[in-house]
Amino acid sequence: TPETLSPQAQRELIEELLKKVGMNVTDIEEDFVNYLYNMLGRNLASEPDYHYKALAYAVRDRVMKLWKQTWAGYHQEKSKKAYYLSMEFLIGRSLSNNMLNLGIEDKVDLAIYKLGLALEHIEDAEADAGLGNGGLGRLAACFMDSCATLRLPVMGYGLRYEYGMFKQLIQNGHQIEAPDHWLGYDSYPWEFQRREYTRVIRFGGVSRPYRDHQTGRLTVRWEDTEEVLAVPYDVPIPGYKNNTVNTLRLWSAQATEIFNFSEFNRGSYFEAVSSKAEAENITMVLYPNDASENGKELRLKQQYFLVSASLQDVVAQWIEQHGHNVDDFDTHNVFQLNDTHPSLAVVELMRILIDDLGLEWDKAWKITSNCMAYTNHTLLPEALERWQVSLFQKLLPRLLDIIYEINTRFLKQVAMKWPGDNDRLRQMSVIDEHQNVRMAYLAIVGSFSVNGVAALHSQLLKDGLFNDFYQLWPWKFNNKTNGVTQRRWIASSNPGLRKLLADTIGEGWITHLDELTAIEQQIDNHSFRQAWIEVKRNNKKRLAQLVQQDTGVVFNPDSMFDVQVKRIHEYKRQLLNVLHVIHLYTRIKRGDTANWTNRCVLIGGKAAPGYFMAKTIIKLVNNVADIINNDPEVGDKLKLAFIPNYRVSVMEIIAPGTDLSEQISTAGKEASGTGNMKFMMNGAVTIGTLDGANVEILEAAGEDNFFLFGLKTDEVAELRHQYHPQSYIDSDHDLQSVFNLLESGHFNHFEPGLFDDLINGMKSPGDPWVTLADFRSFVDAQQQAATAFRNVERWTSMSIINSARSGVFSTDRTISQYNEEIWKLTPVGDGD
Ligand code: B1H
Repeated sequence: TPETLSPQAQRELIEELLKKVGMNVTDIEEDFVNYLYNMLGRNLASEPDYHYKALAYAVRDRVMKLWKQTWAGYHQEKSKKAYYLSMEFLIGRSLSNNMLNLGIEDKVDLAIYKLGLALEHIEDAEADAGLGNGGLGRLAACFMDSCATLRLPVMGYGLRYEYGMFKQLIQNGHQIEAPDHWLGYDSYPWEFQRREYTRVIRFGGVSRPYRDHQTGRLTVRWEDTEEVLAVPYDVPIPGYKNNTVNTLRLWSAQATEIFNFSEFNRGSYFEAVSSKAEAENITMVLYPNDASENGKELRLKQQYFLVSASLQDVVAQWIEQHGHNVDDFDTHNVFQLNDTHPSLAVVELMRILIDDLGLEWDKAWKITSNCMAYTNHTLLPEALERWQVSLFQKLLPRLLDIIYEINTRFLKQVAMKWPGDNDRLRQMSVIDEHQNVRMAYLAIVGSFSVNGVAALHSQLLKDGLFNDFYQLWPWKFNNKTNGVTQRRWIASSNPGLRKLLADTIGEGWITHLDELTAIEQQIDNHSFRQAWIEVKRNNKKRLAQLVQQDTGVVFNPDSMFDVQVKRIHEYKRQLLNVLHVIHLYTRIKRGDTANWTNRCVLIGGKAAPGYFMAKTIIKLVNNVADIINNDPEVGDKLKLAFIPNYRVSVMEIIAPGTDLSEQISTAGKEASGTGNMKFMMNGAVTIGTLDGANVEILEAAGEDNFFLFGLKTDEVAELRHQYHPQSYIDSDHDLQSVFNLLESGHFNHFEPGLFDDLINGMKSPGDPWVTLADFRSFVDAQQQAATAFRNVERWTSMSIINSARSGVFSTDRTISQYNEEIWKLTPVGDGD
């Protein structure tokens, strides 16, 4: 083996082998060495960070030509284009993904090996681009990958936050937030500043009516505004081996020079500098709330900044290509709004068409409402955005005028449909009784398409939250079940599985995930099954290593790896998971361990910094873990670890190493979930409620290959009227034992009262998440999972089947549906 040779001899051997197979890696090697030595001024003995930078530049060079060609192709064809507007793009790392999609991994791997370096270490030096909170942001990133792979002319528009999702540290079991300066102190190799496309964004001032003396037309001018520059940074998004490179354009705020200049001239040096800082604050930091809005002024500024810069950009490109005639604008452009965060796009496009291009209202409205499409991601009332009219008045007075006009005209339509129905008018008004703008209603009124993100969720939107609007415009409503990209979530993150699949069914699944069904034919093939087990085992070892490194807890790869990673939120019910762990602990303590299945429970996720209950849940997990892991009576029977700083690059190790995927939200609360899909693809079996996309996962996997438990959506709604949590405790010995332990302070000896709020929450008849109502059925389902796991043959079959039937959860399918039913774009180029 090469490892026994000297480094020099190794390199010579590799050189010889490469010559034999006719592979030339010298170009990559030369570029890498050139960047490392000449641009970075480092050498092969330097830190991996420099190797990463040098390699990133070498790889990046290989996208530039294709990127230019793709851009030119889109322009030339004057084809219809789509724009994905999103406050979040949770990209994670890019090096290995880009190498995969460019088809140069093997080449790079060899070149790096030849130089005596290890590609894994280099890849590990890349910081995650954490420009998102969770599912919604990661979905946007997966969508970008699928759009490029399907050769669709789609551009992403987002914000270039200086600080992404905070870094989570765990100190004494508590979450501590640290800033995430992901860009590093020099540069991010995957972005290109495009100063020439800078746009000017206006805030404040007043909106003044004004008569044009030449035409006699009454117009409005938005005047005395403060201005901020939006400078774009473009990130290339290569499709999978298809010569397509799409663009993600991220806007960064910069103070205008004129603006500062005038302040300087007035002699106010301090004000000038601090107003510069204020302007640049707009893109300073990602708001770390998942599924709850905060109503902060700066957040509204961020939203308008994104929307205005992006729309100005698209309209400028239009004018450059087609002149000032916008008659066909809506047949050539479509905007997908990622939740209501960019829903001001509706208003901003109206403003541009009317104020800047001189269109009449009706024509502007026809164009606008024909090119906006809105995706809803949540039913939780606390996440529905509302902005005070007074805030609009102050920050965006001209937009407020337009919102009022949109609402007036809309309410006339409502009055026509339901004459005399004043309740309807009140319920549906874009402005509510408390003078708030309901952003979701604005988005629905201004869009031709409204979709949810899983079948159940889309149905609930029609039946509940948006029922009035559904009655008015049934044709607008549709479903687009989420997905994840198998390029990142199998091919790149699970090399063991990728190789086994390649050897068994080829690599067609990398672009056609449905082809995975072919592995089901191997389900009785002994050597395939052994290989499957081996792959999972290696992935569990890799995960165990990570857990030990980050938490000190030792996971035994023979145990069942039971994992729940996602944002910490009461509706996701990490608490239910903890109750189960405590239950297992009480069983061990009372010696009830016949036919025991050893289990390693892993929990991870960030809590919004202001979300007290979520932070307490983290502390509880850590305290329970401390007791269990240090009890010699427990040993390998049960382990619990909280993995700190859960993020994209960590999920890349977790998903492949998981046996049991916990998807246990209260039915009707999780819009879709996407982690559930990553786990399924990688051969984990789900224990879950009938919620979000779990419903479709169950349908695909079959009920024998899924551990279903819990109340259904309508049962939860029904129960909430007369919920008596105490009765579940009284009638269930196991639950009683769990609560006795919790309430005795067993997990907070030196911190009395610490968990009272959590305990009282679960015992309160008003508990919206009805955690105790699902305890018994959860414990039973967990027992079934444990029993199934002890039967290696049964478990292996379940694992294979889950993976085999996960094809529908590719974002390639999701995006094809967005395109066929909403965007209607034609793929560009032939892929060669
Ligand atoms: C989802 C959000 C979200 N739904 C507000 N809503 C945010 C709301 O910064 N904010 O203010 C940020 C994020 N995120 C998630 O979207 C759903 O909870 C998941 O169920 C779903 O899978 C995911 C993608 O559709």
